[in-house]
Amino acid sequence: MPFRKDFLWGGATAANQCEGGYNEGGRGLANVDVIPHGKNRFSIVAGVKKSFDFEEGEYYPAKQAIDFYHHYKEDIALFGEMGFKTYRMSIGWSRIFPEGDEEEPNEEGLQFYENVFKECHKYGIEPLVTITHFDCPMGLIKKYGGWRNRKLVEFYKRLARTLFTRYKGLVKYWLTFNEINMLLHAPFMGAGIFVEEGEDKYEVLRTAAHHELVASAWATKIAHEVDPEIKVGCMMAGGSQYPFSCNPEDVWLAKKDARNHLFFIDVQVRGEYPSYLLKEYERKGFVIPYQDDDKEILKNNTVDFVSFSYYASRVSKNEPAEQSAGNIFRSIKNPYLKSSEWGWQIDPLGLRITLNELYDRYQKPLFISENGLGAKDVVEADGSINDDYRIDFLREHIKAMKAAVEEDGVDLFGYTTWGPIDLVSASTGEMSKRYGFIYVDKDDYGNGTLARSRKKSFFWYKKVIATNGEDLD
Ligand code: BGP
Repeated sequence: MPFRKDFLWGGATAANQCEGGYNEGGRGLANVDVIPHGKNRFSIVAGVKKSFDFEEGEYYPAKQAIDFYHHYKEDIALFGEMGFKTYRMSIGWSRIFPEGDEEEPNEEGLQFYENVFKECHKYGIEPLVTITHFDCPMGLIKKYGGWRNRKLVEFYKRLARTLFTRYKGLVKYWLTFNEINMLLHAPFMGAGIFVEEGEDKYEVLRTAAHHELVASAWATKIAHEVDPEIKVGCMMAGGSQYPFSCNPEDVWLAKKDARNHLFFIDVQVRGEYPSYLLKEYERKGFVIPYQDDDKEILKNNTVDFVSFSYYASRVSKNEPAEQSAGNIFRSIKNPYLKSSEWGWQIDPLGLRITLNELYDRYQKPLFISENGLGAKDVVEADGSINDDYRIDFLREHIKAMKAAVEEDGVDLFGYTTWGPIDLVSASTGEMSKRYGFIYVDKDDYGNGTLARSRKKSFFWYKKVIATNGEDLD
């Protein structure tokens, strides 16, 4: 049997993409609330266009999302029915600290997540919780400028300590930041940063990166102090970087591009900045804003495991070429691969390659925290949804991960598909880009009953879990 007996099969969501209830239970406003659907979304996400509040004429999908806030019991029951061993979800920071800088947490927010975790345990589902998945209270953005400000480390530490203490015994697995490398590419969504005119973007983002890395190490330290049983992981937007050709220039560029993502994980796993990055910073004249005992904190509090999202591999070419779409990152189009309806390239073998690369590099247990296909679904007259394309996609990726475990000896302990229930797309804000095993009746403009129904893939994944990945037909 390739997968370990206690392999953590499940699905992953993020607070801002499913919860809704944006102004309920004492929750404060967050960056993710003020990112609209439509043409302005990308420039806001990227920190190029400023959006610090709601604007007339825009539609904000996170306000209600799929209303998990009120439907969590029903949704978790469906996860239970599929046999989930784990449910990866995230905390809405502004539900716990509405402005971000309060001394005391908001009890109603804490209670909400306690209820959610208890509900999971009813079905034998182990929650795996991301402390922040693309969200930052607007209070911290308006008053402090988001993660460019060192004070965020202290506020995040307070959040982490509050969570670990309150949920001791309820949550064993934590991730510190979702797709930490995303902050370089989507600074407003990833780190609450709008780059002001005249600012040195490189310096701002690299400073923010240092702050998040230090905050992540602190969270790991606090978690282990509160409960030595807790396992803390990092999380990167993964995907191997292929050279377009065997031209050494392409190969070298692919290596450099890969390092631009991997350096975060290098620090989180090894506890120090890699030499290639120190040299880059020297050349750029960027001085890492070390404070107090940062170096020691980084060194002594490395992660217990490495997690990553995988949607596709990426390609580097030393000269201009046709681009393909992808989750925020641009990549050169790979002529050997097919694409999804949204232009994301499909590369199951790339998952095996990525698993091997990460295991070779870090020798830490791995966890695939996101993988899935965003596709349009058709509801038939009888209400059924025959999403064979989704089943095919997942089957091929599970086969690849099976090979990585069985034939290559990669230590993989879990897999959560992205969006086990349809939710709002992070890159486009659409509902029609569906990933779920569970359909949610809602369209891109907020119309629909929010009713949940089981797709064909629901029954397929249930069988996959029941057979621990043996039966993929
Ligand atoms: C990852 C994010 C998720 C999720 C996923 C799918 O980058 O961590 O939040 O949204 O991508 O992307 P999208 O929703 O844009 O299809």
